[in-house]
Amino acid sequence: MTDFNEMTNALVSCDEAKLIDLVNAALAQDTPAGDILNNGLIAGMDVVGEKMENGDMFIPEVLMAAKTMGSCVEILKPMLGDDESGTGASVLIGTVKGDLHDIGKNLVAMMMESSGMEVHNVGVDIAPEDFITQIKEKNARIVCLSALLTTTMPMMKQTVDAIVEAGLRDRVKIMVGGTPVTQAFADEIGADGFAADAGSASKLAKALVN
Ligand code: B1M
Repeated sequence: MTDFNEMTNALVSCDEAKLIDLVNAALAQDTPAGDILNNGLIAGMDVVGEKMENGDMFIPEVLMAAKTMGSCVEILKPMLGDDESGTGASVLIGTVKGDLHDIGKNLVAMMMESSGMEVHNVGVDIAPEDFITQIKEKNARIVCLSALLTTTMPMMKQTVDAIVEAGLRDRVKIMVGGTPVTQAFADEIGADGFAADAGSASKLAKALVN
């Protein structure tokens, strides 16, 4: 039986070697990769977030936890794909200007890639004008915006507005996501969809292009 608490503890204490062993052991016991991701790793990052908020963990430790999680996501990556009905649609994904969080965005990118989409992951701290340039260059059909901070959510609206002003709104579907983002917010800023996690983001993208 997989002990997800043990994984969470290893992530919170940034014990990379132990966490990798636990992930490999869980896979050897046929624990689904998605369960390890959600119940072990993402649950661990939630604890890290709480500790950060309470002043029990500081930025350098949080960065170490993020790196530890990244190593384990690499192990799970080949096992996280679903069907390949994404039909090669060009997807542009980035974290909006002012925001440096990228773990969740990278998971969304990974999930979309493994479902057969052509994903262009343009990174973090992306200004509206840079999204515009990339939409044109990559001939994107879907644009995914990520934000993890309440203070960067307004930048999502500015990015949507910039896409409208650039005359590109009819060419792309816009999806938004990240912990503080909601369906109501997506509706308010004129996005086409909201996804709460990587799996549903991939499903929604397929629904929007098919
Ligand atoms: Co930051 N941080 N952080 N941080 N950090 C949060 C977000 C916070 C909630 C922690 C807390 O206080 N409890 C808080 C935000 C509070 C708020 O806005 N209300 C916070 C803060 C305050 C800050 C700083 C301001 C701290 C400071 O400097 N004083 C600072 C801001 C820097 C900046 O961005 N300008 C900061 C910095 C950092 C680090 C750099 C140290 C690091 C990021 C490292 C990295 O990403 N490479 C970091 C981390 C790791 C976190 C927490 C602990 C974990 C985030 C994470 O990776 N979760 C986070 C607390 C938390 O979220 N529990 C926190 C795991 C990840 C898989 O989940 O990103 O939610 P998530 O992604 C999910 C979904 O949201 C969704 O799918 C993903 C997969 O299922 N999703 C999308 C995400 N993007 C999507 C896009 C889509 C669709 C779905 O497109 C369609």
